[in-house]
Amino acid sequence: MSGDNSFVVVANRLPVDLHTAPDGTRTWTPSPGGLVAALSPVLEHQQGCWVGWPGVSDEAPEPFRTDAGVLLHPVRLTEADYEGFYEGFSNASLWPLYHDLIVTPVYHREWWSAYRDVNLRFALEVAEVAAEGATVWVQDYQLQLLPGILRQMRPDLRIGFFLHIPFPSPDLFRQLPWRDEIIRGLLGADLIGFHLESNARNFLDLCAATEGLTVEGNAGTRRTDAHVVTHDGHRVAVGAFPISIDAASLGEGEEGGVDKLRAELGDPETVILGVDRLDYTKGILQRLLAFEELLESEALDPATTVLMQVATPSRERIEQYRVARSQVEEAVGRINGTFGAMGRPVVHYLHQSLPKSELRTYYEAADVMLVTPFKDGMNLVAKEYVACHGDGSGALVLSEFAGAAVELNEAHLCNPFDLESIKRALLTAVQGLAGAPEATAERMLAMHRQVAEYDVNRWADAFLTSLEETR
Ligand code: ADQ
Repeated sequence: MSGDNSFVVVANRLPVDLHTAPDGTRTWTPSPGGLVAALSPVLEHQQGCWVGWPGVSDEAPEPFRTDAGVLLHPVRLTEADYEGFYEGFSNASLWPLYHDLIVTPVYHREWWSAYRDVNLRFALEVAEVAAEGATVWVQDYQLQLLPGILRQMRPDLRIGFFLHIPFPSPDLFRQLPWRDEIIRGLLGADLIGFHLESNARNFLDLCAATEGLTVEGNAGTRRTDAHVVTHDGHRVAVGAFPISIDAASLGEGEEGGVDKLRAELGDPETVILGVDRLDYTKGILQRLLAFEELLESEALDPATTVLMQVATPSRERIEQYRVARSQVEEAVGRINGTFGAMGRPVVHYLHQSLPKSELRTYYEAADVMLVTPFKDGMNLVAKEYVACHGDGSGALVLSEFAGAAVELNEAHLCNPFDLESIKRALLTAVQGLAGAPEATAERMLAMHRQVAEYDVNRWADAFLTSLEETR
């Protein structure tokens, strides 16, 4: 069983959106995103294949090629698969466990069984499309069993795995009832990549404490000095590959857009911005509470300060996401009720997904960007903001617990579990804009250089080169 694709990317989602026209005709159009932008050149060059779920239950259109020649290969998931595999095991068991138990993970045998089934189904599809000796790059926590299953089916393949979320400490990971199966699944890969060396170390420590596995070397960045050797002699390279952004995907920005937006906001002196998926890991409520306390203590003036919060709807059928949303919306209402004026809210809140070009205008208009996750694999929003401030304007408040803090250490770092720490960082950032403009600009320019040099192409290149080296 083998196909003719020498390069295959596998991810939970296909990089396409389904559009239904008024007359009922349905078309699939490629959706732009960081991962798609990063992988497109390689996929196009090799006329590669992307295997994934098309985003709607019980639908699996025929495989089709994009204009650039990339083959999109849909995997069909039923509504029950979606509930057990995606909402259940991936997002109510693994997601909270890997984000250090910000909420309590729920473990259900039926969810695990759906996760196993769906991973097997993905493996069957990949085995069908991949050419002899092909390179297969598996993405993220939804597909951790895939490398192991695939290696058994197709030992000829070169398999890379990249985890987009943090990898927890061994003590936390060991809670997982199916920990051995997950470790075995991952170790089917030839290369396992994490964002940070600390994530890679957690994984290596876990392997070192697992019977039958030997660990050699230490985790490095964009290198694979570390290896795990399994009892049957399979060598798995392990390394850190910090992901980044494709600045071009943010577009050019509308001429005069920033002035227009600031005018719409009532020409405030200070615009503060938050942009996130509405997820309890992102610390949106905490940043609102910090802002509220600064207004209460009159450290910030509601007449001259505005906070914009854009939150993309996300995983809305999961209880903890519903709770997170209602807490955020209650806080927005309370702050505006207390500190706003008619026709002049102090918090502008959108629960919407925006086009990248509009997001760019928001980034450019913001004097201070607030990125305060309790835990985040990387956080691309922080890097997107920095990419839009190549002139040295603006300031970034960044959680120590975002992966991005390792590279963007010129940000105003804060501990999101400590309201005083968020308040201090926000106030220092606001005051620095007027009080220490040169130092503020230097910090932003240093971060901008980092993001410009280590962009998403460097990430994909580094990973794929390391994967080739395992051959
Ligand atoms: P996410 O948790 O989704 O990603 P993040 O890295 O910040 O978090 O990426 C979010 C992306 O969505 C950004 O590109 C941003 O522009 C976009 N976005 C957010 N809100 C939006 C809105 N309202 N409208 C339009 N676009 C919006 C996961 C991990 C991260 C890791 C990435 C990549 O949780 O830690 O950085 O994968 O590996």
